[in-house]
Amino acid sequence: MRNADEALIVIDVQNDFCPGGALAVPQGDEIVPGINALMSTFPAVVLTQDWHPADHSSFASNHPDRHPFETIRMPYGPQVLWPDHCVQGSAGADFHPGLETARADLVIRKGFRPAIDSYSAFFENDHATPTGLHGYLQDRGLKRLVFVGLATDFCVSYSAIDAARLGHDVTVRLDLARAIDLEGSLAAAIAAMKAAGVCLEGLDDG
Ligand code: VGL
Ligand code: ZN
Repeated sequence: MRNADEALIVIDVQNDFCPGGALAVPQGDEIVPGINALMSTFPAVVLTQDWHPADHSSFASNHPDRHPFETIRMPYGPQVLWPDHCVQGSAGADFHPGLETARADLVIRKGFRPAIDSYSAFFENDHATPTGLHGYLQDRGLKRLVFVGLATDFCVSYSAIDAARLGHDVTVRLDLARAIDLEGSLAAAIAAMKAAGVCLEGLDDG
């Protein structure tokens, strides 16, 4: 068993990020059994859920002349445009059916404001608007955080880097995460996590 200040944070293990979903991450479903097994060893488990309104500004479909995977400028910085995904209340927004959600203490939803995306579990993409997760972890005295989930190069890395900046002790289990890998985004995310002091584990199945 782990120490009382350790939390497992499971990022966006939702149908739309798994094979067959609207923004499928290759092999995204492979990590589910390993995550379930890891959950039972942690004193605290948090799940995040990408949760967009249909008119969300990160959807290419809401920008007349744009296509999925193009990058546009938003008031808060660059934003990749995505296929419609994780629409509030849709089957694609549900957790993967194999994920043991009953074990979670907290489910935190993000990306619900139409005008701004939220990759990180801590802050929206303006890097300033909090989701409330930091306060929750502080109130429970949870400061050693292990991240797993989807996608390594977007929501997992943004969350891990924000957590490190907030002063948490942060590990990402790369064997229990999978990447979208858009134009070198995985290599960039790995470098950024290392630079932020994030501990990377499970690089080759370990
Ligand atoms: C994610 C792109 C758009 C993620 C969420 O969970 O990594 N990526 N929305
Ligand atoms: Zn999203």
